[in-house]
Amino acid sequence: MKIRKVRGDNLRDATERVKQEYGEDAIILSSKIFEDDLNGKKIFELTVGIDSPEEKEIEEEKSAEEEEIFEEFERKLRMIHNEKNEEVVTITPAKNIPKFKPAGAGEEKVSKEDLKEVIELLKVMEVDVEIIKIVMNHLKNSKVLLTKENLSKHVLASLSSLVNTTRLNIKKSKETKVVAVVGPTGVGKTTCIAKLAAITKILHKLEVGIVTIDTYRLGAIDQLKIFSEISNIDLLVAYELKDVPEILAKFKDKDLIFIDTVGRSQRNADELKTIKAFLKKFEPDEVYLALSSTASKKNLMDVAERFKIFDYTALMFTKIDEAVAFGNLLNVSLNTATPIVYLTNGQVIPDDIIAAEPDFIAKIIYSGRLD
Ligand SMILES: Nc1nc2c(ncn2[C@@H]2O[C@H](COP(=O)(O)OP(=O)(O)OP(=O)(O)O)[C@@H](O)[C@H]2O)c(=O)[nH]1
Ligand SMILES: [Mg+2]
Repeated sequence: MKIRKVRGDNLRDATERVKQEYGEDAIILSSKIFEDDLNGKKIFELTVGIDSPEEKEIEEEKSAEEEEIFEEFERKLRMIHNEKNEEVVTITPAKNIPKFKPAGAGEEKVSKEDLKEVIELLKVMEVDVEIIKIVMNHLKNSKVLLTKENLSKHVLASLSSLVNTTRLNIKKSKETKVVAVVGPTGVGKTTCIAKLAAITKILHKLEVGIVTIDTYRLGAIDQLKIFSEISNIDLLVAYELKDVPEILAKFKDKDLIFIDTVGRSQRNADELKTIKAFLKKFEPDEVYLALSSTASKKNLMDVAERFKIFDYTALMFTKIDEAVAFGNLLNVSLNTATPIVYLTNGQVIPDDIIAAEPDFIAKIIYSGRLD
């Protein structure tokens, strides 16, 4: 088998290229998302195994040749050792090393039906068919014998390897870090900012400020004002673009500034452009796109596509406590080649927020449950 790397702008694009270049039989072994050093663009890379007949022949020829070399080596060793009257050492060519660990007593090998059940389960959990294929390829290529007992562990490991997460890193007393949250209406942007602001101030003892540019929705400023008074976190309101330099000057000693934006429909291109103009002035280091875990994949992909103008750096999935399937966390993250940074699991500030972890996300996807 030959190993090749294929790159694309997203999972679908990379998978299509694999099909075009190496055909349907190419096996996807692993996937990776990284940033291009030159332009910072996200790149989706698939590692594929190709097992074409010609390559098999070449491989077999090569191994016959290798075997000859080993036999020759062994003969020489025997001669030397016989001369010294010592025990013969046998060199074992690598290909003879058993690939699979034998099943232990009482362990039963997985059947086709077991794998079909996994496929059905992942479909119910709304995992994309293309991603399910990758998981199946991981299982097929497992170096360990799959048994009924260890199957779930391997599915979870495969899902976990596909989940890309990131962290909010802040260097205290260095330059101010600006984090903006964008997203459609009512997904939980403001609540999430309140949670993050409270955690970073109380737990991490950082100097935190909140700016809202949501002067549109009735009560939006009051919502944050009440929180700001209770938590003693400074809040400023940007009514117009020309307010931004003054706000930044007032918050110049902060470690962290959160920018709350007005929720807009992804279809409202003009309103999105207005938010974009504000954000451009704030020059955020991070832009989190808040997405509701309860929305359909079609809807989430539409939002993700239309919010691309904000150059979001990570995804935040809100309301996981209300969702019944979590496949979309993986689908949207892989298809947009964007890591997940936080999940929110309720209305309580600051408790109901979780830093995204691949193992946890894999677990909720596969089990469909949070506990
Ligand atoms: N169940 C649940 N409710 C949440 C979660 N996050 C936010 N909410 C609730 O969702 C509602 C909307 O939250 P907001 O934070 O105001 O949402 P937003 O995105 O700022 O809304 P707009 O600014 O109007 O676009 C509120 O009732 C929140 O308490 C969550 O993780 N789980
Ligand atoms: Mg809001």
